[in-house]
Amino acid sequence: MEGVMAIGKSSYALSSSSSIRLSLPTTTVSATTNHRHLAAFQSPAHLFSNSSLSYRMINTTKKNKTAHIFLPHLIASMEVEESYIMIKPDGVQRGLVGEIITRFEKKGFKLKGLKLFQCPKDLAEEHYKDLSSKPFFPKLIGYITSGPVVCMAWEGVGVVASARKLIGATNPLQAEPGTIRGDLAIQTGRNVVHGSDSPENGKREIALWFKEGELANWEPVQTPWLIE
Ligand code: DAT
Ligand code: MG
Repeated sequence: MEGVMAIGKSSYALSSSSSIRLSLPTTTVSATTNHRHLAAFQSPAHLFSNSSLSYRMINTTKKNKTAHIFLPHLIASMEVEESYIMIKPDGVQRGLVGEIITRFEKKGFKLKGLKLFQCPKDLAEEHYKDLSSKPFFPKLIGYITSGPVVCMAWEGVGVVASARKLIGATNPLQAEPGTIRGDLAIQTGRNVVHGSDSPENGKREIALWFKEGELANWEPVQTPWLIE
């Protein structure tokens, strides 16, 4: 099942510069706020994407007007999927392993694979190959290989999109409180956790990081209490 969420640009209520007028009984107060200089309060435009890769565009007002799609733009599907979740070296070094695993366990997803692993450079490069042309790529590879990571395979209906929501935005300062990155990190280059961005990449990444025999097929006893 494909979910679509589109919000027309014109319907978005917030802007990076806004004026507020407060009328009081005896006086009128005007306040103008400009958030442009605050990295944590950038224009909400970063939450929207023109990407048509995953979603059909919906034109609500006039033809050819580009719809802006809310990120994280994966809407939970009704399919059983697998997601590769990895606690990055900073999450391990900071003692956040239990906290991060707990969030996925509590949500109700099924853990199928789990290991502490020192990632070799070639595996990190393969995992992040789509980003190989980015200027930050060498630093990213250095970071991911700088210490052990915790590799996890999680299974469940809609787990890919749901895990991305639990993880939060790439930049932890833009990640919502309540998400892993929103609660536990402050910088993109130290954002503590990875999550697959599509069901296809979930399968690809689990096959990349786990060998045959490292994944368990099992049925949690709580399943009937999670799924009717
Ligand atoms: P995500 O991890 O949210 O899927 P991504 O796939 O775009 O984000 O990038 C992978 C990782 O690369 C990200 O977790 C941290 C790093 N990264 C991304 N953009 C970066 C940037 N502008 N500067 C430094 N590191 C960045
Ligand atoms: Mg990614």
